[in-house]
Amino acid sequence: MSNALYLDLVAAKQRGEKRLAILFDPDKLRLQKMGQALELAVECGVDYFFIGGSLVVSSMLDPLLSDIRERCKIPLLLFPGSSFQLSYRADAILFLSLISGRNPELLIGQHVMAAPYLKMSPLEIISTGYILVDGGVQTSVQYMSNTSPIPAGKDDIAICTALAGEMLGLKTIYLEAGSGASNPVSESMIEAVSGTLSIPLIVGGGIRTPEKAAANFRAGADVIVVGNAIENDPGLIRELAAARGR
Ligand code: 1GP
Repeated sequence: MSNALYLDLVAAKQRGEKRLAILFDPDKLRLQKMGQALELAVECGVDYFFIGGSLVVSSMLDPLLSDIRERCKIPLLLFPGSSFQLSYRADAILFLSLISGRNPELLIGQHVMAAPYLKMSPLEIISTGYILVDGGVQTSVQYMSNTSPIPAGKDDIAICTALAGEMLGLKTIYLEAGSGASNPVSESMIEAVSGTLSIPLIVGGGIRTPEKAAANFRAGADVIVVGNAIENDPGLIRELAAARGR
C-alpha cells in the first residue's frame, strides 16, 4: 500500500512548507465555477483537492473525480462523510475517526465496514483524527455526526484530544470548525495543538480570507482547507496560495 503522499506531507512539515487544500463537495458543484477553480489551482500550485461532504446525495462522486483527473495531476484525497463515499478514482483517503465525538459509528463503526473495500483498493490510506470545534453555528457535520463539538475556547480539551489521537497512531489531526462555520478555529487553539503534536495538522472550516489562512499557517497549521469561499469566488485561490509564503 502506497505511503507516498503522507511521506511527502511529513517532509513538507519538516521543511516548514505550508500546503493548501481545496474542498469540492460533489453535491454543491457548479461546473462553470469548478472549471475556473481548476485552472487557477493548477496555475497557483494548489497542493491537494479534498473531495467529499457531510451528505453527498448525488451520484457525482465518480464523474467528478474522473473529470478533475483528466484535467490535472493535483492529488485527489477523499474526505468522506460516510463509508458510502468511496471511490477507486481518488489517490488517497483521509480515513477519518471523529475523535472529538463519542459516536462509536464514527470512531470505528464505519471504518470496519469500509476496511475490506479499502484493503482491495489502490487508495493510499491516511488515518486522520478528526476534531470538531464549535464554529458558532450548527454545521452539517455537527448535525449529521450527532456529536458535540469541542467548545471554541477550550484549547486544553483540543490539545488532549489531539495528543490522544497521535498516541493512538493516527497519522494526521484535522481541526475542523465545520464547513460554513461563522467562526473558524482560533489561532490560539491551532498554536496550542500544533505545539504538542509531531504529526501534520490540517485546519479547515470557515476560512474565508487570505489573512486568516496566513494567520493559521503562522499559528502552526501545516495544511489549510477551503471550500465555500472558493465556491463563491474561485479567484480567491491566488491569494490563498500566496498565503503559504513560498
Ligand atoms: C470542511 O474544512 C472544510 O471540512 C471547508 O470548510 O467550506 O467553510 O471552507 P469551508
